[in-house]
Amino acid sequence: MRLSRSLIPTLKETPSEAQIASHRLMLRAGLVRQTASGIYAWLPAGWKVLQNIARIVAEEQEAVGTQAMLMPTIQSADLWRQSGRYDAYGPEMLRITDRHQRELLYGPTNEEMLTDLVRSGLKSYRDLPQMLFHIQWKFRDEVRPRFGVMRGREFLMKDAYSFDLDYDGAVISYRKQMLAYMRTFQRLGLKAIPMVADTGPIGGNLSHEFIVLAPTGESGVFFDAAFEEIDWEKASFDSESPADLERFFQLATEAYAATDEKHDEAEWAKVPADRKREGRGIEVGHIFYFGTKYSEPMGLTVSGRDGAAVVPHMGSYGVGVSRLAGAIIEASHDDAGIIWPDSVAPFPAVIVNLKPGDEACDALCEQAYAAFKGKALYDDREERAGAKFADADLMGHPWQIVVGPRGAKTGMVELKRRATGEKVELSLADALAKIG
Ligand code: P5A
Repeated sequence: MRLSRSLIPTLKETPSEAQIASHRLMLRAGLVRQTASGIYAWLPAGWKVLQNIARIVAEEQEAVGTQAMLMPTIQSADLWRQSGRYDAYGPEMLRITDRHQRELLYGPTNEEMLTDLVRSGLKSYRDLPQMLFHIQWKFRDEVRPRFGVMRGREFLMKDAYSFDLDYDGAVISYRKQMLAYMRTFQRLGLKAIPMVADTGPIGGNLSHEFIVLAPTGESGVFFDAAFEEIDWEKASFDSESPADLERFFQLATEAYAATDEKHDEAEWAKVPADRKREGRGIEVGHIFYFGTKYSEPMGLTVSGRDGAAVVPHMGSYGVGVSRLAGAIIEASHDDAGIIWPDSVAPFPAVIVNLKPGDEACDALCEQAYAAFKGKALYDDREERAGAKFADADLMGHPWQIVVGPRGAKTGMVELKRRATGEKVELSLADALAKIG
C-alpha cells in the first residue's frame, strides 16, 4: 500500500476519550474509528490486523479438528424461547422487529442456533463427536462499552461448539479446545493463562477463562509464575490422543490460577511464595462445558448404541477476536507506539522514502516495494523525515526500511527492527533476505 493513497489516518494528538494505551494507539495509528457508541469501523490497516488474528484462530481450530462454518448475525426470537433464554437474557440483547412484526434479535452468541441446525443432521451415536466454529460479529448492548474494541457492543467472536455422546467425550472436546487456545495465544505473541471461572449466562459447571496479563485489565488474577515458562507449540501434544490431552490438561491447569471471583485461599497457600503472582488481566477467551443445558430443552437427541435416544453433551468455546487486537497492543507497545508481533502486523515492513522526488531514492523504494508484491507499506508522502519516523514507530511495523539519498546512490538502506530499535546499514537485497 502506498501511504499517500491509503486511508490510514494517524493522529499526533492523544484522543481525549481514550483511557487505556491500546485504545489510544488504535485511534492514533489509524486502525479503527468509532461510528456509534461501542461500534467500530476497521480501517484498512486495522482490518488487516483483524484478519491476521482471525486466520490464526481459525488455523488452530482446524488443527484440532473443528469444522469452519458461518452462521448469520440475525436470529429468530422463537429459537431462544425454546431454550428459555429469550426472557432470561435481559437488556443486553438487541431485539429487533421486522416489517411483519416478527421478533428477531442480533445474536450475542449461537448456542441455540447451532443446536437447532444440527438437530436434523445428527441422527446416531456414529455421527458424534462433532466440533464446529464460526467467526462472526456479535452484538451485546453493554451498559458501559469502554476501552475501544476491548468492550464493544458489536464485536467479532470465534465461537465453537462441541457435541458428544457423553460426559467423557465432552471432556476430550473441552481439552482439544483448550489446547487449540494455548497454541493460538502463543502464535499471537501472548502469554494467556487459563483460569477456573464462573459460567455466567452461558451456564454449565466446567469453565475456564483465558487471561492476558495487563495492568488495565478488568479481571483481578492470581497465578503461579511457573506457568509463564511453558512453550505450548514445542510441547508436542497430539490432539487425537486422549492420553496426550490428559497430560496437556494437567500441565495447563496444575499451576493454580484463578480470577478473583474464584480465588481460593487454601489452594493459593500451596503455591510457593516466590512463584506467587497477582495482577490484572484481560479475558481474551472463555470456554464452557454445559452438558445437556441446550440439547435437552431443544429436543436434540441421537440414537445410542443400544438404539435408545441419547441427549448429546455440549460445550461452547469463545475467543474475542476483535478484543485480541486491543489485548495484543496492551501487551506489546512502548512510548512511541505499537510493537506488532510479526504474526499479526498489518504490514511486515514499512519502506520510508526520506526524499520523494530524488531519482535514486524513488527507484530504490519502488524496487523494495515491488519485492513485497504490494504487501509492504510504502511511505511515499511529501513529509518531514521526523514525521515519517514517528509514524513508522507509532504504527509498529516489525521492520522499517529507510531509504535516504546518500545510501540510495549505492543501493544501501537502513534496516530497523521496531521491537529492539536495532539498526543496520546494508544492501536492499540483504535487507529483504533478513526480513525473509
Ligand atoms: C462461548 C462461545 C460465550 O459467549 N458462547 C459462545 C460462549 N462466551 S463469552 O465469554 O461471553 O464471550 C466469549 C469471548 O468474547 C469476548 N467478548 C467481548 N469482546 C469485545 N467486546 C465485548 N463486549 C465482549 N464480550 C465478550 C471475550 O474475549 C470473551 O472471552
